[in-house]
Amino acid sequence: MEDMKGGIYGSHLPAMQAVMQRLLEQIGELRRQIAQGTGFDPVEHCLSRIKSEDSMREKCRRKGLPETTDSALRHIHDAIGIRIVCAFVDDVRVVRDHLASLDGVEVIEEKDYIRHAKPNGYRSYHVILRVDGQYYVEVQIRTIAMDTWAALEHHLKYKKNVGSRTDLLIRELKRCSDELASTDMTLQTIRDMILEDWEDSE
Ligand code: 0O2
Repeated sequence: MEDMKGGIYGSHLPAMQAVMQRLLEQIGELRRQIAQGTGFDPVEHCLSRIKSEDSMREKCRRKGLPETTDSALRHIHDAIGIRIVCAFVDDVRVVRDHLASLDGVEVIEEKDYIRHAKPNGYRSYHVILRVDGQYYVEVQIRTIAMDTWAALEHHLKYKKNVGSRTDLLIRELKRCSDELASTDMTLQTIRDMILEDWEDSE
């Protein structure tokens, strides 16, 4: 039976918030360490959320699961979500490896939509973590360019009146994603050159 106070998450809600907070602090610590060493903070910004009651219940229904605490915490793996937006594409791997190395954290599943973009052009690195053997966290790690594209695509998806030009818009969105990916590579190369010069001068 669900504890009505914590809604579908029952009495687990405070522990879920604590897990989310702990991961955010650990990401903060990584940022400080790397920025001190190289001068480049690998993370632009982080967002985090506990999935709302309504969207968790909707997801249970969509997946054919009963709307229970057990479904929300054991069968659906994004009740806790963190999005980490990195400056450069190489930083995505650095952040992923750091998360995987943390005490009490197991990597359960990974989806590399950077190496294998979705057909619509969506790019991001997704990792499902299990923390303290109990709570699942979906972490999305992506660059600023990938995040910009995903935000715009998300807006457009909910505008129904694209009418006869739907195919054109889908193609153009994909083209933007590919151009942004190419820009990400160039920006990475520029950063590497700056770091090389800096190391030579040390
Ligand atoms: P919200 O509100 O963002 O949390 P599943 O999680 O099982 O329903 P799937 O496809 O197995 O779905 O998971 P996947 O591919 O890891 O994607 C889950 C999340 O990634 C989505 O969350 C989005 O946040 C993001 N995402 C995936 N594909 C796209 C895309 O094409 N465009 C954009 N803008 N975002 C995408 P939700 O479930 O939508 O909800």
